Amino acid sequence: MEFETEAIHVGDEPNLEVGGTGDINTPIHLSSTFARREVDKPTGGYAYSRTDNPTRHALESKLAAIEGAKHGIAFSSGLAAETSLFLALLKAGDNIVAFDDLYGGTKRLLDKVMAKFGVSVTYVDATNSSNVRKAMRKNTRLVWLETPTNPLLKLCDIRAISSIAHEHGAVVGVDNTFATPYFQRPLELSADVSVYSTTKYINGHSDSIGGAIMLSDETLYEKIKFLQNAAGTLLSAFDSYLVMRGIKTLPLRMREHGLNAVKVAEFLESQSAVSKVRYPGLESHPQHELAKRQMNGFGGMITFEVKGGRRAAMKFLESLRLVSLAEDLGGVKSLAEHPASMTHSEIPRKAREELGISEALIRLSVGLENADDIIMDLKATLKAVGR
Ligand code: P1T
Repeated sequence: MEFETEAIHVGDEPNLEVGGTGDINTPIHLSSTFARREVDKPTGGYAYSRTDNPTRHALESKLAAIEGAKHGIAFSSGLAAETSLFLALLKAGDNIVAFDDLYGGTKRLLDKVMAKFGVSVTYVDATNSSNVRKAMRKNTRLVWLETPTNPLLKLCDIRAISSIAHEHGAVVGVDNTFATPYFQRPLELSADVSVYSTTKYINGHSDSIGGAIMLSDETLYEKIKFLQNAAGTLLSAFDSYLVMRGIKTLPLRMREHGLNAVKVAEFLESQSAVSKVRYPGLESHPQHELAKRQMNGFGGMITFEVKGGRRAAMKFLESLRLVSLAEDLGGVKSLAEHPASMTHSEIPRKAREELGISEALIRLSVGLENADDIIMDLKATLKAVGR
């Protein structure tokens, strides 16, 4: 089956067997527990909803299908998914080699939580795969990538880096939140694990916090499932239903996000008051060729700088009318934010600036409104702030 069909049907097959009700959508199973006839065997296959729940199970089969993976696991947030992977895989003394541009919350988890458990992190500019090779150590167990990255939209070559990591016996995890499996399939590019904040495009409506891991390796799957049950990092049945509903339109939404983002990025590039427009779909993006090779589309995220530094950026963000000033991304409504003060504020200023997260940087999540209306808002705002 093709992506669109799997997104709609897998996990949502009507049960027309005796006793089945033929629901066209998998219902929300709100039971915390499940009665059984025999002590040592769950009668209907389920025991307790922390361990497994029919709605979550249905979502997990849909997640696996859209990734082309054997398994999907749904978590209470993107960070819960990451935490579960790290705790399942790593122990004190292990090392992670990670892309130096990552979501601020992921850096906080690595630097302020995992570090307490004796796990070290080596950050590298993974746009150049040889930096990953140079950083690999005997105790490197995980290579952790985002591509495109949050917020600078840098790319890395998943296939080349996976080959380096595997030579060293390390697992490759890719946070594929920005691209989604519709535009990029990390497992097909030899990575071991795809990780998502489903809060973003996968759910797509800014009304659920969730996360997901998709993978095909049985041993690692068992370890993560064990950890999820032991630590309780699961997604609720209600949110599982919402995410299933979101996935049904993921291909349509991603296509439109991409079309809108190209128009908005080209508009921004044409403005003299704007500089450093970053969007993997623009020819000016330093890794446009890699984007074309590795991705089937470029997504809906853009960053740019407004001339006039921090003051101009603040004024711009606070003057937008249609586009909301808010953290988060990937929903139907366009959102803009200031990474230095919001999503990446916990990274020390010096480190932020070295990376390129300047005080003038604005991140835009291009929504599904008519592109002309989004552009009109940006144009009017640039004018209102005197730029
Ligand atoms: O918010 P949560 O569902 O826990 O997901 C964390 C996360 C993981 N990975 C990436 C690439 C992310 O962008 C995020 C969350 N990011 C935002 C909230 C944001 O505005 O960037």
